[in-house]
Amino acid sequence: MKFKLGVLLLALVLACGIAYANEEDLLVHYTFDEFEENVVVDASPNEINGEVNGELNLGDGVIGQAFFFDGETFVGMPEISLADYPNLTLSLWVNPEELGSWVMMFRMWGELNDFFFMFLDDQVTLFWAPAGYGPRFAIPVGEWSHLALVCTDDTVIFYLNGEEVAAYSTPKQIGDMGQLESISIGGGDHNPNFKGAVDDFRIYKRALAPEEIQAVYQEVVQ
Ligand SMILES: [Ca+2]
Repeated sequence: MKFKLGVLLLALVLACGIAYANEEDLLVHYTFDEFEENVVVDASPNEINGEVNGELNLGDGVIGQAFFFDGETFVGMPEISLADYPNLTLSLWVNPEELGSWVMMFRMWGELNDFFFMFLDDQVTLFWAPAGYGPRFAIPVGEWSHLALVCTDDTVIFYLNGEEVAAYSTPKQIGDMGQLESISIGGGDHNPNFKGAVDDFRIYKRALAPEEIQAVYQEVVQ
């Protein structure tokens, strides 16, 4: 069923002439369906594999299996350079067991500034030091939600379940972060770690259009 609608959407998008995000647009894709011991295998062509720091716990995901974070575990990523990708898109499915404050879902610790996609006062937000906090919005506990975050030259747009829910202007660009010293999913040093499940984590090399975010969401829900 989901594949049928996905094909229909793809056909519609192609018929309308919209450039549809494909594998070449992906920088990283963790399906959490393939591991080599404690290595999370990147399903994109770029072989940016992750490393499990802590317990490897798997369970049912939105597609295949998901990674279950126990509040102490995180997935570390190699220190990649984003200098060539000033605009990018983050997409993931989350099913939180708990929310909280300063709980990291995705963190990039840069040479020049930091990018924390996290929970603050039980709501989702982005703290992009030193530019400050983005808007906040709520997601449910114990249910899957699709989150996407699109960074353009001067704006960050948040999507929840395929729909835009918030946006804010920022003077910062991804390319301003300098060399990334630490990238992680689910936590890292110095901050509380996420407790709950994450599935289908993707970073795209460019800012996806609203129709493309909706199509990524529809890959799962139909
Ligand atoms: Ca999966």
